[in-house]
Amino acid sequence: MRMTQRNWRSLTGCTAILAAGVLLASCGNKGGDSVTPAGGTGTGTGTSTTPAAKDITVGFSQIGAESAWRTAETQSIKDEAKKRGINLQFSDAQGKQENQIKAIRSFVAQKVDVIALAPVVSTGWEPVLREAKAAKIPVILTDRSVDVSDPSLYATFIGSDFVEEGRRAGRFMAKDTGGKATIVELQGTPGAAPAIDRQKGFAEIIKQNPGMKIIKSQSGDFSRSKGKEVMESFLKSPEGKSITALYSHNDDMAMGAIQAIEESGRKPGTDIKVVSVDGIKDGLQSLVDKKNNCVVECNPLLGPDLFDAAAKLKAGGTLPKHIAPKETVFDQTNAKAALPNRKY
Ligand code: GYE
Repeated sequence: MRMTQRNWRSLTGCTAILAAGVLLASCGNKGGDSVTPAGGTGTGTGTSTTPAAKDITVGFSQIGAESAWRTAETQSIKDEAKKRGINLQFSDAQGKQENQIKAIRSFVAQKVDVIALAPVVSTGWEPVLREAKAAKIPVILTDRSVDVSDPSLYATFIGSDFVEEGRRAGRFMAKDTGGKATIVELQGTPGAAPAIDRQKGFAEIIKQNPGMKIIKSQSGDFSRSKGKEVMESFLKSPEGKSITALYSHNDDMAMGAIQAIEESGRKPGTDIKVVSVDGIKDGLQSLVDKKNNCVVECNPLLGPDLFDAAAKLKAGGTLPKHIAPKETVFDQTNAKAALPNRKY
């Protein structure tokens, strides 16, 4: 089987199209609950030179389950693998980079066809990515990017432009507050690409508005409980009463913070304006309830793009270095209409 895979890698783009056709033909299988491994249900209609989905093995190192966004991403990837009959090896790192490094090493030892990695932090990946490269196993970064000096260490990054998300959040807040706000910021996991970039993009806009200032900025680790805890400490601090706006790097932390604001006797969405990122159902509902003012969307449904990319790589094709999902911005005027069709 390994021999055949090597042959595929050297095939022409023409065969890549044929292979994609085979994959499409196998898409009719019913999706379902999550299992590891997920595959084995492909139609088997491929010839000896084209990779049927059931012959693709993808090892996916997931960060954990810190947010509703991440749970939705995991589900999208497991469902899509099952639908296409892809053999998915799923590994949950429980928020630890060392576990992700171990998982990648085990995927290399298993000789999977493609490794998918959602990196918890952006640095420290070069040695293990070099091991994957030496074993000729392409790596797809899902949802978070890495900081490496050699871009050939990964095939593509499938995920959002987090700096732009931060800018969108900043632009909305500037407009909504008339350029006057005393802001507190709940940051994501320290060292994570979305935490670094969402801070950067937001700060860039705030700097252009002399009436706006960020008085406190602290990590809530992308989780609801930490978001609540940190917001409580912001509110209890000597400057607590002066806070007029909250920027949260994700909806989960905002949900916790909204609770903290209410418990302190102030009104989220009115006394303290709220802007968050993601677009989970609870985030949109908080807009409908007028407890939140803006949710910048970040799409977690990356399963289809991930396996399209994996199939292309297996067929020897090349990919753009960045594949970005389509995203929008929700506020109190358009959230209600989006809710009934929201999948996560
Ligand atoms: O915004 C957050 C999560 O990496 C883009 O991680 C993702 C972020 C997402 O836990 O909710």
